Parts: sequence; C-alpha cells; structure tokens
Amino acid sequence: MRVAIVGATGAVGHELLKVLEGSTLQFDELLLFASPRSAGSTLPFRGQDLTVQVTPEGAIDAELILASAGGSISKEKAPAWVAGGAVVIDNSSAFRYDPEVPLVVPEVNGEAALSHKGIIANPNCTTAIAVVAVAPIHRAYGVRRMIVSTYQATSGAGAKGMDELLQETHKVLHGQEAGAEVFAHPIPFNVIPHIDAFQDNGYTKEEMKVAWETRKIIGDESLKISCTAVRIPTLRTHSEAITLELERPATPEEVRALLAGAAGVEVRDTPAEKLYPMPLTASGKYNVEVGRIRPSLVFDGGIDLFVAGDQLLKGAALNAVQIAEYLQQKGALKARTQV
Ligand code: A2P
Ligand code: 11C
Repeated sequence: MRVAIVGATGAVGHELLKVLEGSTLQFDELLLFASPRSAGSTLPFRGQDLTVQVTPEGAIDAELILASAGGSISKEKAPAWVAGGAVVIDNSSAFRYDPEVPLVVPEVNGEAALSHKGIIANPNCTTAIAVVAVAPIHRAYGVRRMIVSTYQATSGAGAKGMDELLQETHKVLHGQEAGAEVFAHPIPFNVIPHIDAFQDNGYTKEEMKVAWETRKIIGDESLKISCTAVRIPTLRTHSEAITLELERPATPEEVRALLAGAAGVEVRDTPAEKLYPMPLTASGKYNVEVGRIRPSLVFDGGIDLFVAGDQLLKGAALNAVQIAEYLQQKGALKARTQV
C-alpha cells in the first residue's frame, strides 16, 4: 500500500511525517507532494531522504492520500484522486459540510469514517481539540449549550504564521515596528479577535466552524454553541475556555473521573500545584490536556473547563493518521488491486 502526503512541506505536512514514523499504519511506500517551489527538496522519513514531487494534475498512484495543502487544492484535485481509487483524508474545510462526507474524530465518531465515499474530512483544529473533552460529557450528562472562547496559536495559519510570529517579534525586540501579512494586525504582544472571514451574523468563519463541526461530529444538531476565536502570540497549541450547560447536573469530581477514563484526554487539574492545561505543556503531546474543571456559576449543574491541545497534532496530523489507522484496523483500507 502506498500513502501520499499532499502539502508535505507545510506545518501540518511535517507533523504528518513525524506521526507516521511512529504510527501502527502498515504501508510500503510514502510519496511526498507539494508545490513546484519545493520540488526536488528532500524530507527525512524512517532513515531515508524522500524527494518531494510536484503535485500532479490528475490521479495520484497511492491508496491513501493525506491532504494538507489548503482548501482550494483539495477542492480542485480530490475528485480526481478519488476517481483514481484513493481514499482521501482531507485536512481542509473543503468538504466538511457535505452531508456525503464523514467528519471524523476517531475517539468520538470513528465508525462514521466507514461510510465514506472516497473522502473523509478532518475537522477544524479548534473543534477537534474541544470535542475530545466535550463528547464524553455530552454522552454522560447531555450538553445543552456550549460557550467557547479560544486562544489560538500562530500554527493555525501554517508555517508562514509561525514564521511571522518569530520574525515580527524579533523586529520589536530590536526596536523596529512589527508588520503583518498573514494576520490582520501585528501579532507580537497582541491578541487578535479575528480568525478567518467575518460572516453576516457578526461571527467569524472560524467561530462558526466550531458550531457547525461540533454538531456534526457529536451528531446532535440541537446543541447550541457560541464561540469567540482569538489569535494569540504562541507558536503551537490551541487553548479553549469552555462553559457547558447540561441536561443532567454534574459535579467537577464526576467530570474529572469521567475524563480520566476518556480516550485522547489527559486530566491536568491540580491548581494547588499549579497544574492546569497550557501550550507549554500540551505542545508535542498526543492527548488534549483538560483542567480547571469547576462548577459553572451561570448554569446550575453546568461545568466550566479549560483545554489545551496541540493544533498540529490532535488538531490536524495526528487525527488524520488516527482515522487511517482506524480504517485499516477495520479492514476498510486496502491495496487498490484488492478494491
Ligand atoms: P510549498 O512548501 O511547496 O509551498 P502551510 O499550511 O504550512 O502553509 O503549508 C501548505 C502546504 O501546501 C505546503 O506543503 C505547500 O507547498 C503546499 N502547497 C501550496 N500550494 C500548493 C499547490 N499549488 N500545489 C500543491 N501543494 C501546494
Ligand atoms: C486557525 N483553526 O487556527 C484555524 C486553522 O478549518 O482547517 C484551521 C482552519 C481549518 O487559524
């Protein structure tokens, strides 16, 4: 079986290579694709230097394609990849809201991946990180309303976003004025409540993605969700303050015990020892850190919590590889000759 990464040279692409190195996914060959700018460069994988190729116009000779080159590339090319027989796990938002395309976080709705028609969508990073913590609470106590405020790292805007943070911070520290190309305003020493385009309802698209995608993954269209998405000057890991109104009241102790047994979660909640979720400790981790679990002062029986999850891992590359591992474990990922 051949696996291809489209967008291999990007921030998520690099993480896909690292996650695949340690993955249980069985495959014979890894093919790397990016734009013509990177053609001929090499990236290390399991002791070899693999050459990056130009993404072809039509089909790719691989059974599994992990796409992370952005929505327009996926929209344009994924139909040809599927027609060529590949299963596509797409990291972009191009197909997430198509009712025919499953939107999957394996810990929450892995079985949805089995009904794919060629494309499986990987969720928005902010959403993936939130649902790992919220879905078990929803199953046990019924979430009625969810209010989210995010603290999103520059990695959400890809390698160029992380570069802008470093370069512009360097400028400020050397007495120069910071500029902005990737972000709407200079990011050093700032917070920017503007991620993706503003919508007619006053929310940004990033904020609406959290609402649309959480409902689709959890499978409950009645869930009311409001989000404020904010970019902060960190390199990686998105953090989120989440308030939940519940159908059945829960205590912090019950929620802590529930999440201690939940897949993909690390409960980090000992405030007396200064232990709570932070980008500093969550970056590079596969599990999403969850802490500051306390009773809501607004919703009786509700819960407030804080999560921090590596945007490039659970928010992107790791989740994509976990979907592939799930498909293979279920016998749903086969060499094309067997299809
Ligand atoms: P390249 O490095 O050659 O520009 P990020 O999200 O970190 O910005 O990464 C985007 C990824 O998408 C990179 O691997 C980038 O390759 C790739 N990419 C950008 N434009 C294209 C394109 N037209 N065709 C294929 N890959 C592309
Ligand atoms: C950000 N969450 O932090 C965005 C990036 O829907 O895949 C991911 C956008 C998406 O900028």
